[in-house]
Amino acid sequence: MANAIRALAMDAVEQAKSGHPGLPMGAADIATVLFTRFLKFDPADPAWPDRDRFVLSAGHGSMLLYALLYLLGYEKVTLAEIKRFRQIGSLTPGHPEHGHTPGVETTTGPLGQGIATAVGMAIAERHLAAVFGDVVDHKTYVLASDGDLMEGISQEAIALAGHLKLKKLIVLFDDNHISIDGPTSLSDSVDQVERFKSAGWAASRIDGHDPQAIAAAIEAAQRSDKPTMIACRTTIGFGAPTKGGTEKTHGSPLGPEEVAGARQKLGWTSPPFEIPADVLAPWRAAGARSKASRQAWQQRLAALDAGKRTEFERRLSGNFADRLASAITEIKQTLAQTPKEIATRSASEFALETLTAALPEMIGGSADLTGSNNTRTKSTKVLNAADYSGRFIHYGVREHGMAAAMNGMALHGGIVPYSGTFLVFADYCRPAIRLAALMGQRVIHVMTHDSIGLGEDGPTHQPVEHLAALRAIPNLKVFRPCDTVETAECWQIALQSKDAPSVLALTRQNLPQQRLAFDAQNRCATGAYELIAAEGGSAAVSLFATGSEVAIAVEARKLLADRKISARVVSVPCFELLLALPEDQRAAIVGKAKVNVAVEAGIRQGWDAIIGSSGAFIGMTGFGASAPYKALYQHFGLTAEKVAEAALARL
Ligand SMILES: Cc1ncc(C[n+]2csc(CCOP(=O)(O)OP(=O)(O)O)c2C)c(N)n1
Ligand SMILES: [Mg+2]
Repeated sequence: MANAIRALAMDAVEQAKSGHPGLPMGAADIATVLFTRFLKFDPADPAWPDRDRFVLSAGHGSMLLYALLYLLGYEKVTLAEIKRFRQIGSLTPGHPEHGHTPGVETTTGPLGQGIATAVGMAIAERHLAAVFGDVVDHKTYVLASDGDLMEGISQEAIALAGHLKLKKLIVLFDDNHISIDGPTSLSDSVDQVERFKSAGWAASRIDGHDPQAIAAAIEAAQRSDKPTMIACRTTIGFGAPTKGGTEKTHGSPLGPEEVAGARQKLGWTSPPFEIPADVLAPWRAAGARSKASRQAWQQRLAALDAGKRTEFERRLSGNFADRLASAITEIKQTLAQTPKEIATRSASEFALETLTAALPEMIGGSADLTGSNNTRTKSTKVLNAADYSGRFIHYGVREHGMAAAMNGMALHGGIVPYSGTFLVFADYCRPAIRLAALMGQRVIHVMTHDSIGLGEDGPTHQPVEHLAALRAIPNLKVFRPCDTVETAECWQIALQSKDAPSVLALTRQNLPQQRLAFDAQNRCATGAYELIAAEGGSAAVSLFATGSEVAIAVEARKLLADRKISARVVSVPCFELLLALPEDQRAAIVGKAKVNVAVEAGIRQGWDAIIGSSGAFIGMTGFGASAPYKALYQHFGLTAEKVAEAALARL
């Protein structure tokens, strides 16, 4: 049965003239034991909520997964799709893509992401089991390679999983001592078993080609009260007569001679892409193995108290539009009655108090900046190993691991993760944010201290290029609200964005509330809107700003009015939403003033799409400095006077 995986991997890579045969051939025995004896899943319903999750962290070994999906009987993953490995529009792309191929739990390829995402899935399982009982009871398995464990993110993930005692997380390490450059001894001397043990895991070493040993290790892992790592010693490209055990099998076709040799060595006599009936039959039987478990689960679900069942199903559906709408109305009414001059991080906290009370699926957190990010509310007690029903995770100083775990929680379903760090550390989360965007997952990053406005901590902590860099990621919404009301509206949009991640860039410094009257409409929904119209209707100048600089634009408008120049102020809380509008609507918001001026405490990149290349931009051209924030705004010329001067100069 394992040789069927090896043959399909060799043949598909040969046909595509590209791909990675080494991992599927080496890990075939591990996968065969896991999928035919342990993994709980149903090819007829790939999204069955209580299935075990399997994460192929080493995404380059995608043919392992595709071979399994075909052999087990996932209807859409046909032999024809295997033959179209790596071709345009096929269900078998180079690396596994979630949402593209049924049965692929998460997109992998950037090493380390899979194992870290799996930690989030395992957290989600523990949390939902704590809340809903035995309708949630599954394991999360990971196949990880040397490269996965070399990546820094794996350390964050392992440490977090060990600390949270995620006993249903089981990592199978494809311990083949080979990476692209050659033997791992070229660059690594870590004892992975000791490393995992020191992080609170159970860990052992086995022969990854011995089915009995693999089964015994997985059985032990299932009984463990800690997460488990099984280092499975394997031979990369197992079966390839001259290239097996070497990096030559990692990422290129074996070539016809080597493939013929491997067929002979493995005793595999079938022609390419043919699986003999007596091998396919037991694979298909394995695919049907969990039908009874699924039925038993359906019975448990039916037996659940009606209220609880409805709530469980609602959470899994990811829908909460009504609850959200009334929570936002409540927040905006309060703000209209008692306006607040507070930092947008505090405005976010104010909104979160109501939102987290209304939406129990929200699980918050922070990478050790809870008091600075303001992400903890009265409704969110701590989630830890003693109480998985909590809703606030102290991620520790682990931004990358946090962002990947958030992806895992969102992918698992039933949870809307949000979390916090400083905006400048978006760089420490970026690969995971990018994957969230690629996968279309609703994760919400609260990123505070969003400019030189954070003040004294200086240029190491002051984001300058980060807004532009985040805006460069497709399908990511980057919000920079200017006051309490916009902050609530941006939260609403982020929560409604079921197929996209969001970043909320929030200030440390206080800002005046610009929107004083209650307005039921979410004005941020168009990405930008006229906050203050020009006196007398037609504007000579359009002033564009985001976040903390909106107040500066408002000030500049007054200075221009003193000079009898009419200006309007356009707040731009979200570029992506503005740029997604139909052309005429966007043009109406941007307006036709003679002069456009934008002000933002960041670099210009991206702004030309709104103000045109002839527009004036007041912002940053280099790094910030350490000083009280008001002095910094003066020093870098981010002032109403400079904005007004720029407009006058252009006029
Ligand atoms: C973050 C990241 N860096 C680099 C790569 C390119 N890459 C793909 S596989 C690999 C290492 C291969 O070694 P290993 O992980 O042990 O896999 P094996 O060759 O054993 O299948 C590298 C460097 C990647 N996919 N992700
Ligand atoms: Mg390796």
